[in-house]
Amino acid sequence: MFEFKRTRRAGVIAALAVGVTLFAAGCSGGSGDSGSSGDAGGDEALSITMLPKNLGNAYFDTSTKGATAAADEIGATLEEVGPSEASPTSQVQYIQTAAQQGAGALIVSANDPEALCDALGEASDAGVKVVTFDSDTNPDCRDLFINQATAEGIAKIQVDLIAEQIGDAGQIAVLSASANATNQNAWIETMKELLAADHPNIELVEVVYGDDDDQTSFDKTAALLQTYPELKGIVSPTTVGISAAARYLSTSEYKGKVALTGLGTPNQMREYVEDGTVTAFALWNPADLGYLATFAAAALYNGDITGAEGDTFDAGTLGSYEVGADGVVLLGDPYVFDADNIGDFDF
Ligand code: RAM
Repeated sequence: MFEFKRTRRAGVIAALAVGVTLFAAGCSGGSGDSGSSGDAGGDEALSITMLPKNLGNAYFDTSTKGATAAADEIGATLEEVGPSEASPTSQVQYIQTAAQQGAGALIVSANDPEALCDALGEASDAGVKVVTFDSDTNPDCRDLFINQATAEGIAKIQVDLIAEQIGDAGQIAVLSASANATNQNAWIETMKELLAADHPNIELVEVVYGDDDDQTSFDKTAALLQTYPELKGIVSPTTVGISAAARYLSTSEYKGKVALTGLGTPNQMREYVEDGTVTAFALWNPADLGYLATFAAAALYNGDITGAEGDTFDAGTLGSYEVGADGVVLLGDPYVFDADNIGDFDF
């Protein structure tokens, strides 16, 4: 197994994570002293398996950096594994392997709410603490879910952005990730409710799926623009989708005419904000999310918490967090990036 060793680099990343937590609302200033966490849970150092939806996604590269920084502080080892495709069952084999290898905790962003549950249940029976982050399973399939922001907050910020960018009227489409993704599906459902309630002149014509694959997302963007000549805007609630859509738009006749917003990383979107393809989009800090998930996994492993509502745990430089209803821990609020502030962020 590959181990992320304690390195200076991890320290630098931890500092970066601190620098950008200014928009992670709800964090009290913690001491950052997690010294006791590494001691409990038996004599063995905690070994964590980090399982993103897929590898090769800049968003998850950043969340794993945050997780690695936390593991370094805690004195745990952390290994990232994952499939190349974000398909419903592609993560099962990695869960099984982690359990067989005796991982202490598994941190997973689920490609499907149900498809992983048998494997996660077996891992849990074998003593593995199961933490979902970013995209949840059904609540009974894991110990905790580390949620980046509420579904309502994430949906509203995207609806507000597209409404503003198209003058609150006209056709829009959604370019999502994979069809089974728990997180995108929850956000899209809430977006539909907000559109129906508050934006009667916006028509959502179709939701298409780019599968969090760059080329598929690029092709689906082209197809949308062909199918709907009156399209005024695209909302892509995935960092893979929005950057592929921006790349397509930036060299097309639609640049500056069809609005694009959603959830993106500043580093992937910077050139499209600078060239006028995109005005504003949103996200949270994926490094903070991975960092928080790792401290939560350690707190479970150490027996500091069981995952019950009201449990509190220390999350290093992010401060203290409390477990809410259904075993959910909330990172904070989403944040809007635009030409004025994008230069302040590097992830
Ligand atoms: C992609 C993934 C991830 C999602 C972000 C916004 O990287 O689909 O699950 O949270 O976009």
